[in-house]
Amino acid sequence: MGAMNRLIVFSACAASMGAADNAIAKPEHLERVRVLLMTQKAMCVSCHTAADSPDLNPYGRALADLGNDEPLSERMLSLAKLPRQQRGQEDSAANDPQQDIDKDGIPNWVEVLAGTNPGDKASAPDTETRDKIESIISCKICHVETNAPGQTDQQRNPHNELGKLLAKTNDPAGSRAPRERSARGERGERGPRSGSESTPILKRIKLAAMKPGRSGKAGYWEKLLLLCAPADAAEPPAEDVKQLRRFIRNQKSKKTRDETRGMGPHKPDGFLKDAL
Ligand code: HEC
Ligand code: HEC
Ligand SMILES: [Ca+2]
Repeated sequence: MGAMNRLIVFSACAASMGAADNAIAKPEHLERVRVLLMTQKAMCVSCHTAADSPDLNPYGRALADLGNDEPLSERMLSLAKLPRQQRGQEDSAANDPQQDIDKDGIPNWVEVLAGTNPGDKASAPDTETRDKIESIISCKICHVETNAPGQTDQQRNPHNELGKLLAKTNDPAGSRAPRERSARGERGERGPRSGSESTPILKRIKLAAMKPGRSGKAGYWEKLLLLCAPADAAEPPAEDVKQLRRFIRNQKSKKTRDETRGMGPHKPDGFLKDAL
């Protein structure tokens, strides 16, 4: 394992490990962020039997079996769901076996982020890596807590700094609603959130959270790619940030690209286009 592989798995920032979230609501925000991260951290062998082969491993086959009239992003989403209780579904029966195709006990999405093979039972991340991924890539990306005591949904699910930012981020080119209302002489809700809830979460992330941080510090999205809590003060080591930026830069050019990494010929489709 070279330095690059280590980097892509996770950075050495301090992790605040929290209890599993079990609130019910807004599961899509987290699920979509997961899939976007997956596409940025995937290797061809996350889904294929070899980097230069169109043949699929069992995880890739499960995606293909969902039928390629559905965008790949939507199929990845359906194999990267939160456990049923967390999605607010009554059914407390065993979770969907599709979420762990190779049945090694580790969800597909965790394996793709860990750089292990979601289609091979013999390949799995160690417990520390798994715990770290599940605690960082959680509701805590945007919320301080999701099940706190309180009267309102907002009191029970307070936002952290990134959540607050996203809650007021609005697509300037999108949502017409407030303007239409004022054209009709109504005074629509003009709170900080008006318009933002109708802007897809990945679009809001693109608009507000994908900038690199200032003076060499990691930005929110860079922290997530390094599997660091984005709203924590703890910074990933500067060297890791530099390496990540170099890697992203290299992937953009045919000459320097590592052809075994990322999504190759699969262009972002479905909801992933929100992040373009
Ligand atoms: C990428 C950021 C992000 C993630 C991850 C996220 N949320 Fe949220 N959440 C928000 C934002 C922003 C709002 C405010 C409503 C909106 O703008 O969509 C919100 C609103 C909510 C609300 C309604 C209360 C309110 O303030 O409107 C609940 C409940 C909630 N989230 C629970 C969760 C749970 C549970 C998870 C994990 C399964 C989660 N959220 C993951 C960003 C996020
Ligand atoms: C997240 C899973 C996933 C990853 C990662 C992935 N592929 Fe695929 N790939 C598939 C699936 C699934 C198919 C079958 C077609 C379908 O169902 O959309 C496929 C098909 C292909 C095909 C056949 C032509 C086609 O588009 O149908 C080629 C070539 C290919 N992939 C190359 C790559 C390369 C090169 C990489 C890495 C740079 C890569 N893929 C990464 C899932 C993936
Ligand atoms: Ca697995």
